[in-house]
Amino acid sequence: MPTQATANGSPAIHLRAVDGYIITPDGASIYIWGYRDETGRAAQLPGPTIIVNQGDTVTIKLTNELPEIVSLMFPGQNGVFRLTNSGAVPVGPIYENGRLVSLTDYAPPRGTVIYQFVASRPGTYIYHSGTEINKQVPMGLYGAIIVRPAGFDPLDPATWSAYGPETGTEFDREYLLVVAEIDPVLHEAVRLGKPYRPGTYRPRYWTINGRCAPDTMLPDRATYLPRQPYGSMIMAEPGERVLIRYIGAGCDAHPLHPHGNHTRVVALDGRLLRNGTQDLSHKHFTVLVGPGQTYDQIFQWDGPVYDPVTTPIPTPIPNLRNQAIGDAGWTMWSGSPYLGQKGDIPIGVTSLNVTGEYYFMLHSHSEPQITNWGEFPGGMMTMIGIFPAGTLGPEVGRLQRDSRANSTRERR
Ligand SMILES: [Cu+2]
Repeated sequence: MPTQATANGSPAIHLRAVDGYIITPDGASIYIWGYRDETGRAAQLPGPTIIVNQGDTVTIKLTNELPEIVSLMFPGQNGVFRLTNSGAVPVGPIYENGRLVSLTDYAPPRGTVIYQFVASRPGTYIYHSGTEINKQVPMGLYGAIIVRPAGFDPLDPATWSAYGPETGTEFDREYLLVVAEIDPVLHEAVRLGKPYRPGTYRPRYWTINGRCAPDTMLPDRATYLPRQPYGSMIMAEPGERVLIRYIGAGCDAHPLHPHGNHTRVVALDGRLLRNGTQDLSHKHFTVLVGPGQTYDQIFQWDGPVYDPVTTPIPTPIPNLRNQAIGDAGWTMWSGSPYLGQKGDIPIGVTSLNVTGEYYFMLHSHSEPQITNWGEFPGGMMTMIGIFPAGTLGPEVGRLQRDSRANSTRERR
């Protein structure tokens, strides 16, 4: 069934809860549950990113193709209803035979449920299953909702902000990082139809947008990661305001931090950090992203841009063999410490960055989380690339509506 617009033209989204597999860099294939849009048969991780406008009436139909009841929760959205033949009824916890079976209205196996809410406030939000959440959410039933502030026009960069004009949330490029962790033993138990025992939860993989490093740095919709469509490589030019949205979708807290500069936290859980005219935003080295939390931050690389002739770096530059050079194929190095310059690279190093850009890590500061089942490097790690001015196209760092999940109301 194609995605249909509702009568008022607001977004109608169809998600299906299905199973599938993801791939990790160490060659593992992990069984997951996840949300999917109309186009594919298997689950994706995370679910499709839903982007709507402030004031939209958002209608989401959930079709359940899993063997147990499944639902959707929308933390931070006010007034969520279920549409029935006789009208809209508020959703709420579901008890059967005196037992809580779901935190919200659900779809039975092979059944559907339709939710509706008004996206009244701009910001970054999570959606996830509200049923058996200590099993279904870590299995992969989660995704992101972004509500654009009133007046946002994707074609007019002057209108780009997370929370509206004059909120200190204006940005030039934006990135979304949904973080979580996976215990592959429990996932395998579910695949085999065995019980999922949360008490034995022991994650071995840590993911950003469903991928483990170094896959995190691969492009969006890389064909060899068909169920993990979203990359998390951050790219910007000096001085640009980069909006980085974090969402904690796991069971554990993840201390995330970028190198190069601190981030300024401008909003928490979809709420602007401002009290009247008082700006409550604050700079952080590390942001501890807890389960279900969202953080909006502005990252701005404001390091000095040295030039080898007019403003040389004021300290001796180490000779080549004393510079930090990684294994062959791993070095993001141009052969020169000057932004935009390129020089020699050591014998045996095969990688050379393209424009003489700088790279900084962005990673979990809990070091076991930057491994893939014990192997470093991996896990919850990506890079921030600072590119020479004028070298990044306008398409870099644009969060597009996922046209397959949001086909009805693309603004043109
Ligand atoms: Cu670090």
